[in-house]
Amino acid sequence: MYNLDQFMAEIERKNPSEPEFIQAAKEVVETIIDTVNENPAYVNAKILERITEPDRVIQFKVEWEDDDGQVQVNRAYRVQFNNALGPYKGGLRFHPSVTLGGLKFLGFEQIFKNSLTTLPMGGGKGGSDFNPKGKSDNEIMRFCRSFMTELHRYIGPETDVPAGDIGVGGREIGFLYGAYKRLQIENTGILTGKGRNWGGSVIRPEATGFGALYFAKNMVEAHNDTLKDKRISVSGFGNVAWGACMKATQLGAKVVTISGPDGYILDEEGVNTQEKWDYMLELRASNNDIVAPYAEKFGAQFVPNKRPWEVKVDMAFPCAIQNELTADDADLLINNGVQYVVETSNMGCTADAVEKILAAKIPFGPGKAANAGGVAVSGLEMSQNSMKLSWPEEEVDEKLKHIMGNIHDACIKEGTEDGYVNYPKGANIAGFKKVADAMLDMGY
Ligand code: 2IT
Repeated sequence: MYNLDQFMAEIERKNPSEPEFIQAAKEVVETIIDTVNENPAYVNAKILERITEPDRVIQFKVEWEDDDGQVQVNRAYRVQFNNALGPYKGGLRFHPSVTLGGLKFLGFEQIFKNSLTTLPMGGGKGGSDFNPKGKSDNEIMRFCRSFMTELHRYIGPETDVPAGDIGVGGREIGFLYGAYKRLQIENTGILTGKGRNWGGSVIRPEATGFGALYFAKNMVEAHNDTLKDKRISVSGFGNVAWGACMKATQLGAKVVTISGPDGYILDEEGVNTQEKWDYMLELRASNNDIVAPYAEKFGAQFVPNKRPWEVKVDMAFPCAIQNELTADDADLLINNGVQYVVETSNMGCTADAVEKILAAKIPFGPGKAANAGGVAVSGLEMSQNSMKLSWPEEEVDEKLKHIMGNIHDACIKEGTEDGYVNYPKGANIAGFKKVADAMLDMGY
């Protein structure tokens, strides 16, 4: 039998200086420990020790030349966490905050998220402390080429299939794929999020945001409610926020905020036109990492150095980065009458924030369920690559909706307690069981 405190003390001992990994492990373990203890096969197989230890971690050096001819050195990793259900699958993050512990948290989350999609994908994550801010396209290309020179040895379409994450979008995937193709003389489904002309799936760029809104639609409908006319705050202004703004608008809701490291935009008209969505992409592509110019361009309000959670809304969608919504922010949202929180970034809410939201009995969609649409369409991209076919938009969108509906059903099934749906618990148990059962089947 496992004891939570003892188990977590051991995790902390083994993973010092990795607070985010410890936070993610605790969040999962505390919700699944009863399920594990009720099943002697899990306990005897030491399933918790095995599922919290990555299969392997690859660390490598990335040397590249900047536009001034100076040599630059970055550190990079690929965490291959668990491949019980399929090839390692998960994004690459290029951000100055990247550490091994951060990528271990993301790779760990990815195991359960990918399991929830029901597609055959294991969990992994990678990235580098490279900061894309202020870099030219050529600098990004040289960095990506050097990054792939190392990474190509460890990945493959049946081994490990990276994709984008923060700081890695279509442009970076293109450069990475180009480098891989040159090294291997092979066109293969080695990355997802590829361009449409060379193996990418329709809707992959939009999928994380679209999926979060499909999940949210299921959430509100399960509470006899509708998305129509809901007032929504979104954080971030990248790929995920962009998809969320588009789909929220299409489903009749109104997004009134987006944000960047410099502050947030309050747009009472709504982030609701093609021009505004296109401008978000332009802002992101500029590599300046600021959102303020949106206010000037569209006559909206810019609130410097603040997070959007002080704005009164019906629904909040953190779409930026881990731990971006704190306990104080949760208090603000709850006092302002928030009805739903849909965590669209990975571990976007601190543990204290989640505790407050759950205690207030506000439906809370955890990242590993709500944001699974991105990796789900990555899985569909892998299927299309294997078949050497590409599916039309309606087909991919239909499959995405179906997958998000299934994830929501799984949360209801495993997470309902006394009439309240504890979505994080439901997602963790449902995601865990499939992986754990596969691990039992395969031995050690
Ligand atoms: O966090 C995530 O799920 C992603 N960055 C997408 C991973 C993927 O392989 O598409």
